Amino acid sequence: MVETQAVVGEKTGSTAIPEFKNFINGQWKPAKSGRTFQSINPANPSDIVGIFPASDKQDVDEAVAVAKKAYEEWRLYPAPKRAEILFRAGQIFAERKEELSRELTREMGKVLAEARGDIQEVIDMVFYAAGEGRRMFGNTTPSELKNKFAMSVRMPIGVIACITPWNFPMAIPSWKIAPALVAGNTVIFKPASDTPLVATRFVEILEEAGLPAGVLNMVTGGGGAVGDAILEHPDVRLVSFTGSCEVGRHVNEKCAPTFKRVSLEMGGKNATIVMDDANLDLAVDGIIWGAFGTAGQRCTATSRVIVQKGIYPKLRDKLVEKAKSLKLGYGLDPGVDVGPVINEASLKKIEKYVQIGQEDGAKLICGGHRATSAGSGWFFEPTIFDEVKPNMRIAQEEIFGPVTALIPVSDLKEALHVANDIEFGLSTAIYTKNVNQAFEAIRDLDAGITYVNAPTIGAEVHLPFGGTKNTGNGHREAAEACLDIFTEWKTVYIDYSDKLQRAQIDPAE
Ligand code: UN1
Repeated sequence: MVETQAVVGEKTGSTAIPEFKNFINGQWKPAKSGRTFQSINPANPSDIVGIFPASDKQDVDEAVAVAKKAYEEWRLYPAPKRAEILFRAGQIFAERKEELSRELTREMGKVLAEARGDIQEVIDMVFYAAGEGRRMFGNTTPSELKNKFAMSVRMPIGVIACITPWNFPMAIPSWKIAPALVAGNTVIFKPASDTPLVATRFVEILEEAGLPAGVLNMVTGGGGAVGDAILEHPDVRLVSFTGSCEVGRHVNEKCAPTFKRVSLEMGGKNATIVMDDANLDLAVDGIIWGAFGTAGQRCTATSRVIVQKGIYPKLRDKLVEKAKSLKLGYGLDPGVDVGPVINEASLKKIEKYVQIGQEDGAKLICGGHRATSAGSGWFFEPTIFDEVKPNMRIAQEEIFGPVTALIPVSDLKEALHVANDIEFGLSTAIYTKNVNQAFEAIRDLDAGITYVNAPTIGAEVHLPFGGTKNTGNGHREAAEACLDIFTEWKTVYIDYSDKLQRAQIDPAE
């Protein structure tokens, strides 16, 4: 985030840079302080995408007050009617898929085909969540007492906050905001400061679909000024966060004093296991896509490849050959396979890890450098380390860039041990034709997601998404689990016996 003083109509060449606003109570308005920041194209930093409010506590306080007020009505608006607004929004997302995808590539950097995937994930999620408007099932169950009825129903929670990352700048907000809204909550949305334009488009579409004022409010700005004000606010009842473990820990701690519910979706160090009997070319394709798609900037990215020794040399050589053939460049240019990483700090972090890998004794066999030939942006070569030891830092810590580590092992037992011997547990994959090995891996890989003969990336919205260990705090997003975070159970007993009946005490008569 590049913070600037308030500038309206600033010029690059002859084109005025558009200025965008916060969305509070159905109105677009600047930060109360008047401060702004710029969002820039990571493939070409001289291309300024827009100017956005650098908000602070005053803006958050206003947004939360408005959301609290709007909740009184929104929670009573029937869920199937709330869903109708989401269905309309889903249609608008589908109609505008192409223009939204292009803007997403410009602001975030992923190549156009992947940007289209990001928007498709929004369409899928919004329709899926809208479907919950006519489900949202509770349970009925017999009471232990005569003439007594028992049931449980889902209730909304209140004002909830969604704090989202830049790597899936539209899909991840949709995983959170669509189910939160259909369940009857009102929302404060704080998007990543690297992708506020995509977030603005998301909110504009929900506004256009007919969401009442105050139900969804967006406040842009930094984690310190906006994020902390949200985390400390007593009227925010739940925070749903996706991002790094470091920030997730901060979110968790900050939410503790006010007993907020917290749903955290954090890091990964996702392993693909390749057994000797695997389809070699399929494994190569899956690893290249998993490791270098989105320039490795997915929490599901294949950052470790655990390979049985018999297939190791062939797999390594083919991976290097393929990785070297990937074309880096601006994601809107045809034929480009890999876009830039998100910003300078990210590039520096990746460079640092490449250095650490070499110092720790891993062999750099592909890439490892900033790719200046791809353009003025933050391009980094697809990078592969050979002969990596499982305990090296490049095999333990999340790099969030196009870097993967090849780790040789003797058998499945060792492969599973290495795969599990990390602090994270998001996605995993195994390539094998042996059904016994596949099922053993499904049972023993300690992760929220396991793929068989497919890459570690590519989760679908109607299946639960999330991880074990330090990847999260026990929640899942999307699928039927999407309502679990955003609702509370209310248990209802209705006694129609006209007399006092005491559970656990009175005998049935
Ligand atoms: C993420 O990187 O935070 O499974 C989400 C996938 C995508 C979502 C990734 N559908 O790779």
